[in-house]
Amino acid sequence: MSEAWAGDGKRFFLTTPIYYLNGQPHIGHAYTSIAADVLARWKRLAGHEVFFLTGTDEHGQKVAQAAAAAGVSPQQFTDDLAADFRGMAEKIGISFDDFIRTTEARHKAACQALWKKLADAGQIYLGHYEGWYAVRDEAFYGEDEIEERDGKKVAIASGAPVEWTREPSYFFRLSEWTDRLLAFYEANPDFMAPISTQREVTAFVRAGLQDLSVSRTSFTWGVPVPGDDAHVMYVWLDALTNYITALGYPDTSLAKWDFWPANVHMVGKEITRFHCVYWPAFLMAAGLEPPKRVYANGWLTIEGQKMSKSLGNGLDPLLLAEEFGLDPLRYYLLREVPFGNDGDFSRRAVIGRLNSELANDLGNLANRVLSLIVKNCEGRLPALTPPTDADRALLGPVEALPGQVDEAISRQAFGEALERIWVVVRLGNSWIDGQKPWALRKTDPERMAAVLRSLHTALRTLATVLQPFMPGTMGAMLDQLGVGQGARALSDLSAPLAEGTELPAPVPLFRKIEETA
Ligand code: ME8
Repeated sequence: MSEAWAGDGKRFFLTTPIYYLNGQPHIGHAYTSIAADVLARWKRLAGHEVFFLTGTDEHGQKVAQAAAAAGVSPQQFTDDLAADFRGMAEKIGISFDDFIRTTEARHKAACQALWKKLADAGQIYLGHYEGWYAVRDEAFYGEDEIEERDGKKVAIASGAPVEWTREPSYFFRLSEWTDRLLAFYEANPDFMAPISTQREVTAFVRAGLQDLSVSRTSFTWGVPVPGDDAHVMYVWLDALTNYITALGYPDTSLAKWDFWPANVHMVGKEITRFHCVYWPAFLMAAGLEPPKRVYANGWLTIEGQKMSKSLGNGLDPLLLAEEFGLDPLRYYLLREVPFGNDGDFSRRAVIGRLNSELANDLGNLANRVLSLIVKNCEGRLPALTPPTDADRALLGPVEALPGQVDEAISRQAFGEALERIWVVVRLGNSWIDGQKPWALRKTDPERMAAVLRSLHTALRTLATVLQPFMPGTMGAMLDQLGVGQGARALSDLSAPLAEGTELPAPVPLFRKIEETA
């Protein structure tokens, strides 16, 4: 790809959101993290030096209240939950290079350094915040966002009781950034995706920005404002800074700092305003480059309802991985819904795709080819021979595949990448049926060997490009194909395996699941 955000330079920095520690991780968090993981693994496979960051967002009044309700200190509470989030990330195969927690000393130091930079640049001033405040939502509401219910004023959106509150607050001069942000969006059309995000955010900024309250005095569970201990930093200024903390900020002389600006921040669509408006404004105000791209995924719903910690209806990714297998779950999440759109999670659909696309289309193809090689070629890889027209009909699309997948993944079009791959899987199936290598054993053993070798080449390419989506199963498939650990990158596809490579007896890659009503 030619776009700079796609990582033409060899360094590639990508991030997930850092998740709030006010409940257990659910499949919604796993969704964004798995998508980011596929991108990270793909870039590594393509030879980039990748830095993949994830972690937890641990400050704020809600976390403090959840800790109080649990009868433990906020530190204890966040230590326990952060371990759960980290454990989940590891168990669902998230190949992060760093796991950041906002309660770490390195992060507090980075936040305070960024604050000082903003203050020194005259971008922060002390004022008063006045408005209708809902403790439950940790948010101020405008006159038009509240109403009276049963004689009490509540926030229309959440129903949370509000109180007129006036507290001293530091402000960031966001209002000064309206035009510069619009100019930045215009000069960098790839900065926001998908298009719905681009439209929404641009319209919001065009309407004009107001200065942003960036400190609180009503609670203490946060990063203290430098020089004014009565204030803690607004949780979003704290949270967004994690992306540069991990690269060693404020020490920009470290080698890691070369990963800035981030190539892609992967986020959910409800937090685009923070990432596409506040974050680039903070960075530019501090004299730092904004990220190259923010990609917003849609919401996963269960029977039409958004999963969330506060609704308590989140599905546990570990239980789902146990039920279906981790790789089929990862595959399903990126295959079922065009990335960027909302989509519903359905057990029936997971099972349908597992049985037909994974077990039948891909698993059986691999098993048929490898069984024939074991049976008819003494388990040794047949020699490469000059391709016939028939071979080319298979090998042409096979050779084009890595480039097509790269193009789609670099736009975060994960579903499209899988669709491209399945075009070749289906071609492999129709091709083997047309070539009938099992019938050639007696009539033309040389052609049989050539046909099996072409199919082996196709399977090797398929398993190689599918590794980021299904790392465990595709590792096993490459083992069965006789591809060594050191020969599994995209660039290795141009070096054919040696004739006579010994192949083990194949075992099925996927386990079908009975569909229950
Ligand atoms: O917002 N469907 O944390 P959070 C799809 N701490 N994605 C979902 C989802 C769903 N149903 N539910 C959650 C925060 N997500 C802040 C972020 S970043 C500097 C700070 C994913 O725990 C999605 O990526 O509420 C969403 O943006 C994120 O989890 C929100 O996690």
